[in-house]
Amino acid sequence: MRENIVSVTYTAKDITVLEGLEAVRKRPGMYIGSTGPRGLHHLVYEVVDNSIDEALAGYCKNIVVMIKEGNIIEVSDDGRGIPVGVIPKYKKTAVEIVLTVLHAGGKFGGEGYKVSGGLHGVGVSVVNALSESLTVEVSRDDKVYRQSFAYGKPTTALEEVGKSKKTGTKITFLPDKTVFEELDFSFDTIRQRMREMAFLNKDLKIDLIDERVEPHEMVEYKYSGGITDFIKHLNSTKEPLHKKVIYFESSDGGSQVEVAMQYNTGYIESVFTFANNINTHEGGTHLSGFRSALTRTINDYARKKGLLKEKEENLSGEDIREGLTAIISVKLREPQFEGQTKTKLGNTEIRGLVESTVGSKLDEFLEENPATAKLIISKTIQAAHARAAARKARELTRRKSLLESTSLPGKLADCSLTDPSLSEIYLVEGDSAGGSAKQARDRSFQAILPLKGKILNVEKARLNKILSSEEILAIITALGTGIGEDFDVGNARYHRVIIMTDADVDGAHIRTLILTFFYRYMLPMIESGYVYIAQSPLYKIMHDGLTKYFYKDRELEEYLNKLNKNPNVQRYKGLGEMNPEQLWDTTMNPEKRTLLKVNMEDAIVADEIFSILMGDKVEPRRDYIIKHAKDVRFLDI
Ligand code: 0RA
Repeated sequence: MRENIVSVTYTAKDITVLEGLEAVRKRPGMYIGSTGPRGLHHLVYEVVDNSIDEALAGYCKNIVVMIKEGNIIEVSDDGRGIPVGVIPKYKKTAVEIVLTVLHAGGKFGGEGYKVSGGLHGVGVSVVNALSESLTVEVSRDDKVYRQSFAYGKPTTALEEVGKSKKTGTKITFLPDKTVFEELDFSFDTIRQRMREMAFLNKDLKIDLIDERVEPHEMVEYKYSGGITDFIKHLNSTKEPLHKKVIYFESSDGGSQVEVAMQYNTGYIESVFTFANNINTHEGGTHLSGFRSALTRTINDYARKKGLLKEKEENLSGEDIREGLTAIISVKLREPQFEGQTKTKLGNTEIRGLVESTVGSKLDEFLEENPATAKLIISKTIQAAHARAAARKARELTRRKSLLESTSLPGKLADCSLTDPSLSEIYLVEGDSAGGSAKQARDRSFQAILPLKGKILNVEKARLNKILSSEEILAIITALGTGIGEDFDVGNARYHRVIIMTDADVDGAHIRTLILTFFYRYMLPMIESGYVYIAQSPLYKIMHDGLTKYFYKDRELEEYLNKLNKNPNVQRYKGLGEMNPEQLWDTTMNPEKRTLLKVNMEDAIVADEIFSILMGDKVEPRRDYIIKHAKDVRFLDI
């Protein structure tokens, strides 16, 4: 047996965190973030990440993920297989160590890129600890080995169970029902993630199969273009400004950089960054290297070609990124993840590598593709002009506010408290519901801003046009955050912004328009957890002197089934049908209401959904709505 891993120097210093898996079971949230749906899905990603590490090391080409009956997950790969030899120091097999010791997985890898931060990279042992049962099967050295566990503890030894010429690892697990709030894997959520992994790892094939439904649902992802294909996908709901996706790569001292980018005719910047396949939501050194190289190179080129005159100001970074879709993916040996959510890359050496790669290769591209270069430069110049116009419009609103004693919109019924952390504002669809809400509210901490019908679709307009919309100006001034370059979430006058629209198609549309505005222009409000959706009831029934409200069809059905009489059911079509007291009882009273917090689980998916729902192309929108017609959750990003 070839068991060289035994000699890996694994000193006491390395074993700083040989905590038992008991710690994981005691505080699962510490290791997987939460015990809700997010944490549950992290189990799958964690196991897949280990297979992807094998792919990064160059040994694995195929990964199959199955969701089996009863929400059992099976992940198999054709990598080298976890080593099966006994590690003398522990007198246990490497398989058992990897599955039962925290953070052990990466230690044996030695070569290759290992993830060592963020939520991922905690190791498969965490998945094992949080599983009612887990079985690992390793094919290696012409043999097949198997070992089983329950709640992280071995229930069998590692046994030889067969012969095979292949190599690889298969991990099958059933999450512990007593740990997770609900044991229900979402095919769509896992699918999005697997597609992203396939985009980020060129030529890696990932199959996802859902065996819980008949016929089984299956998708296969394999992209020979890697992140170039990712860009094509992201821009497929938009109109590209130029045909070819611009792509660069380079490597240096063990680090690898890949950049793919393409402009579209829209106004949104969609730049996504990854380090070792982890989405670095908070950016970091790779992003800042990219931004500074892009700004410098475009300005230099525009000057060199006389497209930007001597007396004209440099184009700003923001102008240059308008309508840009880009992916920056770096792979490095020891990534440092920083920031609040540990998704900000800290390695300083990467900044220089990205900057020099983008700088030299982008200039080369522009020189070789003058027609495309011209399109890009003229788009950024247009953006600069629009931004100047927007600045003027903003200055006007600012000056007005200096002159008038109060700059707040006339329609706003403000609250009396001034502490933002205690204050909330309802953005209400329509003047009549707005009127009821004003009567219903607790004026000490609840402000009401009625909005007239459909607000402007910000997906299709530049900031200067957006600032000419009365409804949007009212939102901006009421919130007090400013907009564009002046935006500061720290100035928010309310830490709860509650969108309250009718529970019908129009209401859903208005809600999406408002959410689009927050997503595109006030993202930090969402990231700070300040944006909510009010849940108003769909039905009211009265019987035996009781009044009950129902927020979902299913809840009403269940209640009526239990009740052996036929009470009078009132269906609410809009907020306007409720009197102020009912509105307070069902939707506004903090002691009784349910608010949905809008969170940005996945900016890439959100970007896609907003482009589909709000963009120019009709086809993708129709397909999306048909597919998700029954799924009301899709709007609550
Ligand atoms: C430790 C060392 C080696 C591979 C692995 C772990 C490994 C772990 C998992 C988990 C899922 N799939 C996996 N594939 C491999 C290196 C083995 C060697 O040097 O031969």
